[in-house]
Amino acid sequence: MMQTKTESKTTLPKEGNFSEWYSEILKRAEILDIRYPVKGVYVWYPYGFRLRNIIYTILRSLMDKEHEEVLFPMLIPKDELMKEEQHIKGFEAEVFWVTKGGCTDLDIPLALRPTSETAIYPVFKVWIRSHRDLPLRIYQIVNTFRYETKHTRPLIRLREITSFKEAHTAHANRTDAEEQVRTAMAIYQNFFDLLDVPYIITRRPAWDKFPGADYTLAFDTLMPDGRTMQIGTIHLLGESFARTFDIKYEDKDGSLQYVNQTCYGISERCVASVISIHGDEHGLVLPPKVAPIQVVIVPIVFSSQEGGGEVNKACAAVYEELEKAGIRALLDDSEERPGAKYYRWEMKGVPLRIEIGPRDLRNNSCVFVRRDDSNKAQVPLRDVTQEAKRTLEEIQSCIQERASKTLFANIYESKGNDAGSEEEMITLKKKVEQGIVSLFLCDSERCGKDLEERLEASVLGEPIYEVQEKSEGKCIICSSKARRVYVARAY
Ligand code: 5CA
Repeated sequence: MMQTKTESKTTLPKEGNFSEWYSEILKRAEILDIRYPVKGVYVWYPYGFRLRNIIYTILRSLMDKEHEEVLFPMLIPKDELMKEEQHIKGFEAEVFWVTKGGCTDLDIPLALRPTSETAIYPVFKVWIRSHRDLPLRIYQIVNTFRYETKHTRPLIRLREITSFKEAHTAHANRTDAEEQVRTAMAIYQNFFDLLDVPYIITRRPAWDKFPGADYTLAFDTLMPDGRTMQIGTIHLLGESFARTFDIKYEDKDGSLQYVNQTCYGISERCVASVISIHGDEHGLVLPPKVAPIQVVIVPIVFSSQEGGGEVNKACAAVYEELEKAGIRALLDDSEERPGAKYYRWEMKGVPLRIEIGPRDLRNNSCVFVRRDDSNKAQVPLRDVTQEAKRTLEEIQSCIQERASKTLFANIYESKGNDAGSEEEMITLKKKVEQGIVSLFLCDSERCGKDLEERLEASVLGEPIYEVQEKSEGKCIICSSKARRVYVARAY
């Protein structure tokens, strides 16, 4: 395990200090090294990469039930990228270009994929012939490149997204494509639940949908600074790309039909949300399901101390038993003092620490210390595996409950009675600084933009689930008929 040279024992306040906390944690917990000399591009440390891999193994296993994994090229010829008018309008300003091979100008410039519709769909055209080829459901986990001009941030706003999971599906008709949107939503819900990351799902307003899509559904979570972060999106593409790339199939009656498509994506923002939402002033707090080390065992002995050999033996036995039971364990029998070990494994978010000292051993027991609430418990050695399993499950659900409570406690529902009054605007402005506000807004872009300007926040869209209050009212701007939408300051 690497050691950060600058390691210090001070705690890191998180409240009111999130941005600084986040950068420090990435460094001290050895998630990401931000010293790479290209803006918006970073290096995964081994520990961070293990965390990333466990999270993506979960995502893969959920995707593999219904999709097949593929790998498409990173380079996209300019003429293909430019084909879909809406799509390119949305991405033009974000594309990195390869224009030379050695010293020679390329005939056709090549784009580094910002996303892969225009790489994949020309191939869909040759793969899809008949209704028997449908549905076609593929995904890949790749790096993509976006020339982001807003403030870049590790794992959150990247110019090289290293872990872009993108799925692309083709169906015989719109009903099937819409069914796929629901399936994708269920997969993403399942995924974020396993990460203990709470979310709201909204249908993005028409002016903020994915370029080229009919509509976009988005998962947003609430970050500790009161801003929301979009952590996943699902797009119903309809026939627009099929028409552009001429993707047709022969129907049962022999007629040629355009396919109906969807695509949906998740990036390493999922890792950022786990780190940001659960962490505290001592470092990461990892849900057991994603923790690279679920249990660390620390012998409480000093080399000169009597009984040290026995303690070390007992610790090794516990380690072996836990490993055999499928728990990711680590025995820290290094020369360091216990206090330094506690500090390191707390920083790295290990959910459970087991301490064994000479006195514990005389009682045939050990001490469990939970990372999430610091609670200690004496556990008989013979019950160690069973108790560790139970405790890890409990930690997983406690972390979930706490995170979910925080999110839902920070949604403010405007009653909509005094729509548009100055007083109401002042309240909303205050509330939107802490979290999400829910209010009535009509579909017009003008009202949406007006509201965004007045609240200095973004319209996330109409919630898909869990609308507690009545869902129809008067638009806060123009008083015409309106639906409930969520508004927040967004990353
Ligand atoms: N082709 C579609 C679906 S795969 C697509 O590109 N959708 S997207 O643009 O909405 O991106 C999918 C997800 O990637 C977003 O919801 C967001 O969570 C994440 N994402 C987008 N841009 C960045 C970025 N610059 N850095 C990190 N994550 C990003």
